[in-house]
Amino acid sequence: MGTSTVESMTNKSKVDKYSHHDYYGVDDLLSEDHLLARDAVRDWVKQEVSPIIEAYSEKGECPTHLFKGLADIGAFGPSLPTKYGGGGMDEIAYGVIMQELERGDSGIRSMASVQGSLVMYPIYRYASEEQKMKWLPKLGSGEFIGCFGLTEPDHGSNPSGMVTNIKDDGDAYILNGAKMWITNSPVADIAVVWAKDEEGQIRGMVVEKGMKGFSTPEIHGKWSLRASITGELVFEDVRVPKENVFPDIRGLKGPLSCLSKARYGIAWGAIGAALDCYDSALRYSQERVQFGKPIGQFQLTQKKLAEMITEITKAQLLAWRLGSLANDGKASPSQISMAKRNNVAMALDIAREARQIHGGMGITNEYPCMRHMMNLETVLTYEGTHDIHLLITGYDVTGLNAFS
Ligand code: TGC
Ligand code: FAD
Repeated sequence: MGTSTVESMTNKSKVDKYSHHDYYGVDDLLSEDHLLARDAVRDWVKQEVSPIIEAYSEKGECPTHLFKGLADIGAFGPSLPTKYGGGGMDEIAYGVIMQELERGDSGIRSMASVQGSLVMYPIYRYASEEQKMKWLPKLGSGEFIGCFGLTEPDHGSNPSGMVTNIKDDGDAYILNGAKMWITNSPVADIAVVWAKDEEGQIRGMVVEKGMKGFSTPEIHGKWSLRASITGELVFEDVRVPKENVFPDIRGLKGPLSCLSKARYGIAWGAIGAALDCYDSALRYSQERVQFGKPIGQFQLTQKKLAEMITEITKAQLLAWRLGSLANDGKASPSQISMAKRNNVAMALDIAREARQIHGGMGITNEYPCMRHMMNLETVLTYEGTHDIHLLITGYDVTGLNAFS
């Protein structure tokens, strides 16, 4: 991937002026370890992401050199055991790390959530000990990059309809089909792939780069998540050794359990994007003068800012409570779904309002709001669309399943 043009466009002297916003003292609910993790990732984002992200986004290129740095700051699998390449921290630490990464850019958080929650987590949860030791340390250190293949061209919201399949062939399975919209696929060393066996059961497996018949074409033309690389996974009679197939998991609950882990991270991550937009809008409202006054003095601007910090505060409390439940092993998939939906929609609304406060300047790359807004359109859609999450809550509260 050529990055030289982008690198020449980056402005290392651009200062990230982000300051801390904690209206309800949520920091008091965090431990010293949580605060240390958060501040370390915040510093890393200020140094490594903020100076370059507008240029990479504009160019539509993924800053792949950041994979190593993400590994070094412990962003891959923060709550997985250290023995398996994770950070050995709790679920709230994982959450605050995702928040800080997405404060930088949703695409950077995606790089980390796919690697940690959608590649390392299924291997940790469903692979044999031998499979774990083969892949997890290399994924945790960033030596290997992974991707997660569930969505297909004709099966997005309804993955149970997938047609990608495996057929028994002695010591291997023959894999055929295609996956679509796969974050990191063109740069991945391995792909965690979900496919149906001859009994129609969904199985999980690791497909390795270089296997004959396996290709990963890049998807171009995205107006959203432009600093994240997205592609397909195409399988044409790929021979996947049986030793690459997860032994004990059958059915849709395999991939869906991984989604719960990643959706949890997004519920926190979206707060970061919202905070960045709010922070920029607040500062702009104090500096920009119209009609002889800072625009922050106008009641309509204050209404916007007051509503933004209120919604951010509610989202922070929702995420913190979800994190406490997750630490006790009590966060249900429906509770995670609610937080993902609410917090992403909240962030998208705030990005739009913040963009308005910046007036014309809001559409430029001088300010982060438009980039966050465009990114959040993807975040609203992936890991289950906003409407699918409404239906998950609807099912949970009524007991009536809209999907069947
Ligand atoms: P349903 O019958 O409800 O469930 C099948 C089995 O799965 C269990 N289950 C879950 N388990 C763990 N976590 C969850 N979140 C779970 N949701 C369901 C369920 O209990 C059942 O278990 P069992 O033992 O009875 O078999 O399945 P359904 O076919 O009716 O589908 C339900 C629906 C629509 C909610 C589900 O298919 C869904 O969530 N669809 C959305 C698809 C989606 O989110 N795709 C995401 C693809 S990956 C991605 O976007 C990565 S973006 C990465 C990045 O860049 O950050
Ligand atoms: P569809 O399922 O076709 O939905 C279209 C519209 O119909 C949506 O508004 C949806 O809410 C609505 N709809 C569908 N069913 C219903 C219903 N029953 N009731 C009401 N409304 C309904 N997938 C992966 O597997 N791995 C990845 O790494 C990954 N990364 C992604 C990265 C990007 C940039 C994007 C855009 C997507 C990514 N995805 C990934 C795929 C993502 O999860 C899907 O796009 C998402 O699940 C929606 O599927 P779809 O795009 O096919 O939309």
